[in-house]
Parts: sequence; C-alpha cells; structure tokens
Amino acid sequence: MTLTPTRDDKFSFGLWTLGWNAQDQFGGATRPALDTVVAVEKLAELGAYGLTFHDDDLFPFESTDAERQHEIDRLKQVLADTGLVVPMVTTNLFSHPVFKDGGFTSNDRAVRRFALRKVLRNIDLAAELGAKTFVMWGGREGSEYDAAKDIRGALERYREAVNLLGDYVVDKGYDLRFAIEPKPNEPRGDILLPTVGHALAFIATLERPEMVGLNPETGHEQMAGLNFTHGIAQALYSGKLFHIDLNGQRGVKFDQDLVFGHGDVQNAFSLVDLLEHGGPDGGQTYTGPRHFDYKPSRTEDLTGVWDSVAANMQMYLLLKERAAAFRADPEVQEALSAAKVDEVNTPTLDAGEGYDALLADRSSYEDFDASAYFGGKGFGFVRLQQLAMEHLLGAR
Ligand code: GLT
Ligand code: MN
Ligand code: MN
Repeated sequence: MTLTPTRDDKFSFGLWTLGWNAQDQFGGATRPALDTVVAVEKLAELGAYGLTFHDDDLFPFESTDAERQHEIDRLKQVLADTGLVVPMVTTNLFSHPVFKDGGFTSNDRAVRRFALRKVLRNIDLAAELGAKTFVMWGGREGSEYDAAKDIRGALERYREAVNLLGDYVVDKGYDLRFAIEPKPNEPRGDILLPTVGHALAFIATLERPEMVGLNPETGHEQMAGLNFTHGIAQALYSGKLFHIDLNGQRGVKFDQDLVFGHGDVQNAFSLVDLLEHGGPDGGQTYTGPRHFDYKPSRTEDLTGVWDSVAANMQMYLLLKERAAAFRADPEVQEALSAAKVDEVNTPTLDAGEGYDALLADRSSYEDFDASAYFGGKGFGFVRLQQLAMEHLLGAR
C-alpha cells in the first residue's frame, strides 16, 4: 500500500487551517498569511483533492462587492487550473465584533437578521462552486453566564434559522445539505449543541431533518472527554455523518487542533478502522471528504506548514494501512470471535418473539447459570486490544 495521497483518498483542507498566521490569544503572528492561489496549488501538488473555506477566509469581512468577486474569480481560476474541488463551504459568524454574542442566537435581533443574510449570501456562493455540504459551526452561539442567555429561547432561534436556510436551499433547488459542528466550549464559555448527541437531538426537531446532519470534529468531542469513535459510530447509526473534521487532541483541555493522529492515536486508529472497514461488508462506512481541520503549530515556519499538511494525509494513510492489517490478521479474527464482538448484532429476541415467549423460556432465566460468569466466561477484550496495539505499532 502506498502512503502517497491521491485524489481518490478525498483529502480536503480548510483555507483557515494551513492559512493560519499563528496569531493566538497570547501573541502575534509568527508567519505570513497564505495566499489562496498558492494554497490551492500546493495542496494539489501534495495530493489533496479539496479546499474548504469560510466567506471571510476568501475575502475579508469589509470587502466591497468588487473585491469579493475578484477573490472568487481567482479561486475559480486556480480550481480550474489544478482540478481541486470545493466540497464544503461554511460561514464565519464568529470573528467580527458584531457576533460577540453569536449569530443565529444573539440576544440582539438585528444581529440575528444580519447573520441570516450573511449565511444566505454564502449559500449562493457554495452552490455556485458546486459544494455539497454547508457546515455550521456555532462557536459564538453560547454564553459565559447562566443569567445572560435564555437557552430555550436561543435553541428556538437556532431552529428558526436552520429551518429558514432549509427553505432557501429547497426553493433555490440547490444540491446542498447542512452539517452542524458541535463543540463544548471555546471561544464561548459554553457553546450550544456541545456534542454529537446534543446536535442529533436538535436535528430531530427541525422541519427538514433529512437535510441536516453533522460535521463532528475529533478534538471537540475529546475536549468534552468523549470517545470520538463512539460519537462517529452514533452519527453513522443515525445516518447523520454528512462531513467530518479530523485533527488531534491530547485530553480535556483547550482546542489543540493538532495534526490528525498526533493526539489520541488509539482513538484515531479505531476511527480510521470504523470509517474504512466498519461497513456491513467490511468496507467504508463513510465515503465523503476526509477533511482536516487543524492548525499548523505556532512554532512552524512555512516549511513546517507544508510538512504538517502532508503529515495529516500520511497519518490517515498509515492508520488505514494498519487497520487493514489488523482486519486481515487471522489471529485478530479469532480474537474478535472469541470476544463475541459480532454477537451484539444478533437480536436479543427471536424473530416474532415477545415478552410472553421470553417469560416462558426457562433457559433464559430459571435454568440460566449466572454463576458461571464469576471467575469464568471472560471476554478476552484485553487480548484483542493488545493485538490492535501491536498492529498499530507495526509489531505485526
Ligand atoms: C473554526 C473552528 C472549527 C470549525 C470551522 C468552521 S472554523 O476554526 O475551530 O472547528 O470547523 O466554522
Ligand atoms: Mn477545533
Ligand atoms: Mn472544525
């Protein structure tokens, strides 16, 4: 297997990721901002297939219509020259001071109307560029103080906004779906729709739930101490994995946005295994873009930026190769079977069986030997995990 990325791998990057000039809360930029054309050319050269962006990444917030169009035209030209595509577009509702209390859920109604207009304009651009997914990360939708935000009212305004955007996409006939990106905190003290589970519950309340799915980010679930692979599995189970943000995070702390696999590598391994081999036929469960939403560390110069771009793709391919080796190992197959991993897919009741039949089945209770589970009937999960680690570390 080759570790050189190709377009078929569907690797995509946000313009805000490699383009980050490394300014943070505690210090200024450590490298120059990247020009869009240079970014696209270099991504194409390194084997990526897609570029994503916020409106404000491509043309600054204060741009005139002519300036905006100029940047769109430059992007279109370099896409045509390189063959890169724009699979996803998103809107910046978090940087400008006007959004300091959020966009869709600001307490200030005029701000909410402005936010909707900004998003509607950006949806037109997304459709024009052929994007299929429109991400909504509500980083400023939240609060620091409990008394400051009526959460039920804010969720209702969120809902009103997403419903309106759905009306627009349907009426315009755009081939576009929405993907909500959960995050527990940062920049707000607490953000609305903090996890995959919260977002799934919210989507079920919408007028067009089929148009709205998720864009979960590795680090965001892990910031909440959650297992990203579990979150992705539940999103898949619900038919809601519309897009994915891959990166690295080491534990419950600020959003690190490290290179994919440079955080919790075990979780990255199980994630790639799920995405690539978790389907019912052992094939892919998710065929969309493998999108990296990371930040090249502030310590890096431009060479380091490109090294980190390549590292994301290489880590994914390495983990894909390791996961394939894990699945192909007969000892692993035997350990999986001993651990009854597949037995959870067998319904607990027989076909047509109800509680009457279950109550009449003496083998399930009266004659069942629960005591055999004391000192016996171990599941062998540790052996299975050790085999996984040996594959992950290249020892097998
Ligand atoms: C922002 C955030 C990301 C989101 C982006 C989409 S922007 O950088 O940290 O997780 O995916 O708005
Ligand atoms: Mn992040
Ligand atoms: Mn993200």
